[in-house]
Amino acid sequence: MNVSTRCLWTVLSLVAAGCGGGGGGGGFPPIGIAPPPAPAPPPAPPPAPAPLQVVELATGLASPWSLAFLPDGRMLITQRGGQLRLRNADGSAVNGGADAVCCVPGVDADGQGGLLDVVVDPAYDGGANRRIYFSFAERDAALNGTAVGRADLDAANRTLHNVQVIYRQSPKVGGSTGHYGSRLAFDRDGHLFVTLGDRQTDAQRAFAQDLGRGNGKVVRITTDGAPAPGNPDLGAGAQPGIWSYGHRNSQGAALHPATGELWTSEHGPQGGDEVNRTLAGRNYGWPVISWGQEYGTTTQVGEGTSKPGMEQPAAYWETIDGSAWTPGTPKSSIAPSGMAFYTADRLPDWQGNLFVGALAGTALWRLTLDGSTVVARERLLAERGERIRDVRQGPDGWLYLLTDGAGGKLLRLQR
Ligand SMILES: [Ca+2]
Repeated sequence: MNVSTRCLWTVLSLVAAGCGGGGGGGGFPPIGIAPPPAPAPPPAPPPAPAPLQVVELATGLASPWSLAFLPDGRMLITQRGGQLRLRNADGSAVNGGADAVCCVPGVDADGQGGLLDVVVDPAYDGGANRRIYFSFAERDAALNGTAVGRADLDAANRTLHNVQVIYRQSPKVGGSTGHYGSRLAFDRDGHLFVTLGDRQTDAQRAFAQDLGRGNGKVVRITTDGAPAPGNPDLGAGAQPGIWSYGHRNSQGAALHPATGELWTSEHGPQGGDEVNRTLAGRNYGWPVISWGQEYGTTTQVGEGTSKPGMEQPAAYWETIDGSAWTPGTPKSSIAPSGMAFYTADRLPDWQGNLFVGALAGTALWRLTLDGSTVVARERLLAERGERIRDVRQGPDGWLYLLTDGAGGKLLRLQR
């Protein structure tokens, strides 16, 4: 049976077999069968992403340090001097400008200290659960240290109730107003990671390796401040609650969205700033190993850049702009601050990226990961020349930034 005959049989059988047009000369024309559609045009290339916009939602904030969103989009902003502010989702002050939240405990606002991080309980609903947590520098006579407070937020009346200090870095130390660490991040079990700095002085920094002291640690605690279940066993003499150690001054913390693991950013010495995948029981090396130099010199800190039993950072910066370092010259620091993984769909090409603010580096760093490996990085917003103190993903899917200093700003990064 040739093609035309088969077509005839097909048509007569009222089976729309689609063989019209292919019968060649002398065949029966197809009856009741639409011609084949014209081939679809090639797909248009995807439109170029719209340019980034930086929207200034608020200015004139006094050394803002941290930003936390309530489920309705309003946000809490800490100011290092000790003030907690409640802002509308558009950044404007609530209540016609009287946005201060009452009854924050006294803080040691000196040097790098003061009211620092704030986070909202993962189960916060504004009703039965109105808990927030904050970190601050706490003074006790001549000594000071990082502390974590908990309170119930009465947002309507801008007041904290049931304020309690649930955790204190121990021991407090004298002669330092620096390196409090103090970022807070909830894990997926509802426990709280707290970063604790090494307290900066030459006399204190070696204690980052001393498991009997709170210097240079990450701890993981319950919301009552007790050591969280499942923490690593670090042996007799280790302070309860320690998750990891050998940190200098970690001022950024966020959970990896796929693995749930804690990632932290860490102020290294000159040219030794780090991002760390911060795993249970691990030693992150400070001050025994570092990629940095002693300030104002070309002298390597510690024993070198690596040592068995000590972790390498997932990323590190030897120069302020991420360019290659020339051996024999001074390195420089970006001074990393708050950080956030981006998981929303507003900026689809940035999904899964890790954003790290830079203070001295006056930029927002975008790190691209392949699993748990940092494979690329990009320096954003450098043209603005602003010290970035914190970065968070908003409930609306955009990125929100705080800039540092007396005239601090709340920025929204959008397209
Ligand atoms: Ca390290």
